[in-house]
Amino acid sequence: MSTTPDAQLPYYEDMSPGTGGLPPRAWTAGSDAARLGLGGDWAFRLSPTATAEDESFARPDYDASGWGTVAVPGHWVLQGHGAPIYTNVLYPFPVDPPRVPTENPTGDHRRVFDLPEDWPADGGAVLRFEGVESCARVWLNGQELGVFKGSRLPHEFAVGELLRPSGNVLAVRVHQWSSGTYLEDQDQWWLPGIFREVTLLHRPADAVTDFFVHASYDHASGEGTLRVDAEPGGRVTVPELGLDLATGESATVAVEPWTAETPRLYEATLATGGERVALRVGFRTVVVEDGVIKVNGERVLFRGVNRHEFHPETGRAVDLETMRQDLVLMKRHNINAVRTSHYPPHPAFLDLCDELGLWVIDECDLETHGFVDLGWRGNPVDDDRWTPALVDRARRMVERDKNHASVVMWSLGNECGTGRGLTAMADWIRERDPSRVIHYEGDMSCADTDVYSRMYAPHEEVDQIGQRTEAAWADAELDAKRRALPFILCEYAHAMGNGPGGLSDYQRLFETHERCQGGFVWEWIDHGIAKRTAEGELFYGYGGDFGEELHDGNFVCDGLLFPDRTPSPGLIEYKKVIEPVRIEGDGAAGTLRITNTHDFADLSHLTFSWAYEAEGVEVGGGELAVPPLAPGESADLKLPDRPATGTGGEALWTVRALLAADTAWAEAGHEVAWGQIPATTPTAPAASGGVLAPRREDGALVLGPGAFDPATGALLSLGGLAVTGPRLDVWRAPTDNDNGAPWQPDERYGLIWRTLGLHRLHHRVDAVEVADDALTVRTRVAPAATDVGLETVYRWTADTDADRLRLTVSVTPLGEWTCPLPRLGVRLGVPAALGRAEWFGGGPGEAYPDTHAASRIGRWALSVDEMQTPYVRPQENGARADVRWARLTDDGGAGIAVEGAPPFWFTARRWTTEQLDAAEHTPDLSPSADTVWVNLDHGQQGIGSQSCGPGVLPPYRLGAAPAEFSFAFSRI
Ligand code: IPT
Repeated sequence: MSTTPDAQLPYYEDMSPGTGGLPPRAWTAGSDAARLGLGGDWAFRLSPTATAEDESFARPDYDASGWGTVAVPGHWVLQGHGAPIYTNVLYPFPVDPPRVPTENPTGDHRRVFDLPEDWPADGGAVLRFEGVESCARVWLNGQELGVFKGSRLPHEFAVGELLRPSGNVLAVRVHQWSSGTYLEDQDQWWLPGIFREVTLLHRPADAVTDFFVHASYDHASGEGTLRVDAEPGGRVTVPELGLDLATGESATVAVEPWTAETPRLYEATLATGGERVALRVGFRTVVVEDGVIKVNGERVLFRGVNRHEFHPETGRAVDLETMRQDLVLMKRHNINAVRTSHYPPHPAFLDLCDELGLWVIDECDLETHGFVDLGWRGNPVDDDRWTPALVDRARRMVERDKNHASVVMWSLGNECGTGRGLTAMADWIRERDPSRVIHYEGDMSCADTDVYSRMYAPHEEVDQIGQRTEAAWADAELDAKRRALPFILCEYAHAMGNGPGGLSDYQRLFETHERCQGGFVWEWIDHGIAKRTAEGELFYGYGGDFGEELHDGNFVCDGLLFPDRTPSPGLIEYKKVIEPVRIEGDGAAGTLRITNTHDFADLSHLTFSWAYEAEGVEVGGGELAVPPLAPGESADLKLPDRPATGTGGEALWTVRALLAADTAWAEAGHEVAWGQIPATTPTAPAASGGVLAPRREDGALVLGPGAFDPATGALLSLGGLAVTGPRLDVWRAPTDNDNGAPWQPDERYGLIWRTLGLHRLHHRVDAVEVADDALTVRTRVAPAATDVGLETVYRWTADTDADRLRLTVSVTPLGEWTCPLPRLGVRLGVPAALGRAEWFGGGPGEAYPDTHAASRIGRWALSVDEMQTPYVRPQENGARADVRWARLTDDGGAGIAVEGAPPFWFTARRWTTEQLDAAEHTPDLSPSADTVWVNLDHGQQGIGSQSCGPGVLPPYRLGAAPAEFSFAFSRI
């Protein structure tokens, strides 16, 4: 608690939300009133403290010719003035609310503008700021307008009297730190600046100040009811519905409802005496009924993501194109919901959500997470002096965003502990807008909320919650109240680095329990900031790369998209796991079952195709007639007649659901869902007639195409091609999920493995046995300083009638193994010229035991370079699952082939695992001039999402257990 009375604090430190501004109101993309965007280059001066410079810069005659410039919207720290800071929970300064440090970077901004010639002479004008971090003081033509806080919320000032036809001087002083900072401790970069638009709005006499569109839908009658409240009053027309109403008046007519799957909007106009505002009305009703969230009478399943606003060059200044790109990518990946973590997004984003169809949790700009380690002492959320600032934030969000059909929940904020301030916010919201669900995750009592929400709850707990039998938390009454509520995971499946694992297992729970209405993956995009090496190579920086005193490393890179918005394997996996059509079948019986798992849409918008593939080569295909199933319905169909394959080999049916027509987010033919059905069972590589005996030749041991070192039994060459290995390998460059979170020490396998020494194994050769039918190499593989190990026997044979060299590896754990293995297989090196990979098995992207859903059996070809997944912090990546055979060749097609029984995990890269492990950023990896390193794995440890969440589920753990696996190598 501060000992200084508020009255004595400067405006940027007092607890007030601001002074001099207008009340909040509805946002609109456009009206017929004039507006002038004030973006562009502004004169800029940075001072190290809040008061280093006097305020004379605000005077119209001030000479700012010696200043620098910044682009508005933008953050000065991304434009060469100062530097960004990344902390997750920590405040980057001493916690003494509401005081902030003396070192308070302060950006003075100045913009001179003329009014356009046709700017109306009548009426007033409003100066609008969509977002400034964290506190702004504003002057126009030397006159102070006021002060505001609340970084991702709009603020307006009346300026009509002050405007001149030309030479207007707008001066804005922005402080990086303010009392508002205590309310904005989100896990993201600290990025001060005027990062959203500044606009001058003409306000004619009788202009619309505020309006509230109430558009509900009654699923029983199929009718929508529309009422628009506006200040001042006027008329509302909806030509398509033949409606012409007075504001405040209701009309009920037959309509098509709005849903995220069918985002039907009606164009409408609100006209008052002075202004015409274009509206887009979506009719829908959201209720909590029978313990479930229902929209238009139906339970909905959120297949969601958490979206921060982020661009690798411009930070939270995100343009319209990028916003649309985000949503188009979401829709193309079957995502139907966004939580705007952890603040209201740019207002235009919600227009796009209305248009493209997404359910939105609109979250208030409030987080006080840094108080958690103080036992929540001094938490503003539980201190009445802060309540006006909290309620101001709730009002600014609700008033701005209340007219969006897409917004179905208001979220009070994120990670603020508990307190009376939250109750005051919820009370205010409920009173103003009872038509939506109130969300907040941080209070298990759900005192203020309509939904029980959690983050990162493990699968087992979600299963209990689904049965409404979760552990007691408080007294019986509160527990009963909570158990009656619907449930969502507002954050789950931490997408940091390689992962998240376990998505399918969550999805099964959401599909099993009515109460579990889905979740929101954490998070949409990696917040890596674009940087260049001295040589000009682009890479992405994270915490610690900008000279921060405190930082949280690469915890800021935990998205489904890479910083450049390329989908990561996690997004491809998520798309498959949440696909809204399920395709299953039984190849032997020739049957196919299609299930529509949409909540609202039937299947008439999709076409279905089938293909029959023999060893990954399509030998038959066509269209498949599927009835336009209603949501929840299934159809049992017959698979087409099996084509005469011609090529033999393992065969599969692939059935795909494709968009029948272009949509706003993808073209006709876009794949929405797919399934594969085995038509035959995989067979082991054919055994040959007989085996060759090893022989000595020129000091080497020769067996078929292989030459071995007689002392160590190591393979030296295959058909004349120099190779290194293969020998046992259990190490992988720990993923962020392997490294885990400090609060879950038992399963921080990245550390446990390293402590055990799995990255520095010794391979002792105990025997090289030459027999008539085989070469057997007996070894004991173990780390120094411990007695655990892996007895490893390599048995080499060669066929008489084929140029194959066969290897069977038998592994027996020795001693007490208390942790799973990272991987189990062999590593070999082949010449660097073998840069092209082709394989028959899972692809085209990487997969691990619990990130395996999107891996599709086929014949795939990629270069070794293309097989790498460029995680912002390098780590294990790039394994292909279920590989039956793989080939690595040079540009002329010569190289090496491997077949495996059973199918194996195939990884190839131009650096070693040790180099991958040591790298901190992508430019740290330099390709070897000599070698492509290949891992052929019998097993891989799953991925989990323990960087913030549950670890690897039992079925996906790679326990140390006896194992045997085989490969056949040949030259091509
Ligand atoms: C949770 C935060 O809400 C989110 O902002 C982000 O930090 C995420 O974790 C991890 O990346 S809070 C955590 C204590 C579960």
